[in-house]
Amino acid sequence: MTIERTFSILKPDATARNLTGAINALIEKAGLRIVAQKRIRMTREQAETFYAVHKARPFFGELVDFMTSGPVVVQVLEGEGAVLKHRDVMGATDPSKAADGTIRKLHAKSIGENSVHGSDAAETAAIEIAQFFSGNEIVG
Ligand code: FUP
Repeated sequence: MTIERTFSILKPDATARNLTGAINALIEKAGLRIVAQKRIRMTREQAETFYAVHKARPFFGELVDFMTSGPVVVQVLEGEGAVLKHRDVMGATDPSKAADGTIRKLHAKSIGENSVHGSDAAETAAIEIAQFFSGNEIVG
């Protein structure tokens, strides 16, 4: 396994319930290091760009509305096999299908308001990280 980086978002349903610390504790317990982090309010343009791959899906409008509805915490996580490790600790997209102990099982409200985002591959991670962070904001 090589050290890699992945991109993470704590979504508006999580920040609204003051879960930043609780979710970060699960991330760190999974062996991932938070090497960059900031709390922002996403613009519609940022959310539409970020989720462009889902543009044709019926839930796209709702997804953009939700992601711009409140603050989010964007993060870069680092560790051995970080992309998969983070996907494991996040749990399935639909919280009712997520494994016990995962962030989504513990905290997500629904398939839409599911508390966290994580990149699905190293290539996607690089693109997503570059959308929100400049190199000197990431300190490994
Ligand atoms: P994930 O990689 O687990 O975040 O899931 P997807 O990339 O498939 O979906 C991205 C986001 O779209 C989800 F986090 C929430 C939203 N979504 C819905 O609102 N409804 C769906 O049926 C599927 C996804």
